[in-house]
Amino acid sequence: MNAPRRVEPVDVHTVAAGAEALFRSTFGGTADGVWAAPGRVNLIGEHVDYAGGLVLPFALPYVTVVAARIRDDNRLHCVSTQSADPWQGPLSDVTPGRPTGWAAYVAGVVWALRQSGTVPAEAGFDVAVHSTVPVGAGLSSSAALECAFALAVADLLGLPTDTDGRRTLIAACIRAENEIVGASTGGMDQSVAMLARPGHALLLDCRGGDSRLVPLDFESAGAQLLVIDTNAPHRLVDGQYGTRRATIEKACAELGVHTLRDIRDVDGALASLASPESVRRVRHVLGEIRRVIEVADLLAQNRISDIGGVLTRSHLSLRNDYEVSSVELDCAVDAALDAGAWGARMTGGGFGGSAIALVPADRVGDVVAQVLDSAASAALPTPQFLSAAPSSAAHRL
Ligand code: GAF
Repeated sequence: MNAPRRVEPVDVHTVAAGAEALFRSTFGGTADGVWAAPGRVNLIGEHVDYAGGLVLPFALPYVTVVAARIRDDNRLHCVSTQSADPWQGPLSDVTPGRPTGWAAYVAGVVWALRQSGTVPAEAGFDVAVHSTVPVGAGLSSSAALECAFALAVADLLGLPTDTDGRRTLIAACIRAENEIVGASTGGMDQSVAMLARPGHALLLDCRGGDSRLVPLDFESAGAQLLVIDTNAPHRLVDGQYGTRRATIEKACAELGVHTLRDIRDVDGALASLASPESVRRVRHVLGEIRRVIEVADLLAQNRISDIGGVLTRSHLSLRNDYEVSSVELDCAVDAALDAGAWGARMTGGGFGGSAIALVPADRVGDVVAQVLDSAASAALPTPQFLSAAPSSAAHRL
């Protein structure tokens, strides 16, 4: 058997020191400040945010940190310890599709805030990034980068950063990703990165944007939520994610509703859709929204182990009806269940990336071993395991 690879969280101040060191060696002098934002896992509510659904994500103890300093010449200079490609250029040149690559997530945030008239034309920024959120693992490294930088911009320009201010920043981050990066993602990731609280999940209603915090304590229930990064990279900017979203939007038009959430007669709606593929996709979304409500109810009764079965049903629906799972994710989920997990599912956008498994504390070793063995037997990449302690939202250090 392979030795289990656990990726332990690094203290946020240590991550910040990495960003500050890069800032000094690149730009000279010190940054005006340092801001951190977390990666996330979604407990349940997958591929429903862009359908006006309910989601239940929480922040992870892995963060992206930006060290930033304001400039007065409309230029953005950004560097990252995770990329050999720094970017610099005038912010007035930023437009859909330019820049490309990781800098688009940074530049896009300022572009979006400029659209709403909140950033003066001369404002520019030097930015150094360091992160412990694994990239391509479906744990929202993109939203962590956008949100850490959005909070930096807001603080440096004196924009509000209370809950309402954060909602404005969330909207800007979503626009950056949708319009500048070109990934038609739904907004769950940016919302949880900005609104999370330690020890809680965020129950977010993506129809109106209301949210409430739901206490989440796996440990006192004798459980652990294991995050399994399959090491099979996941991509949101390829066509599959956008195709799913387009199918849902087409189904809404066919059914004459603004979002799938507005459907009252589920059976009637499914019966009236012309294509069998749309039926499966819509069935997933409507079932998943119901499962989020079920899990929120179970959590309110502190029945942690009982949510396991709901998580597994979510995975089956994502695998069979929504078709966004992958061989690696199915292998991890099946192995975790075989070894005694109460439930398991893929988390995030899918097509690779990560799964979660809800495991009784005394079975964690067995589950880890079985997940590794199954991946090795199927000649799949070796998974790694991350900590799932519900953590803080974006903040200034
Ligand atoms: C990705 C997207 F960014 C989110 O908006 C969400 O749709 C998720 O996939 C699937 O639930 O993380």
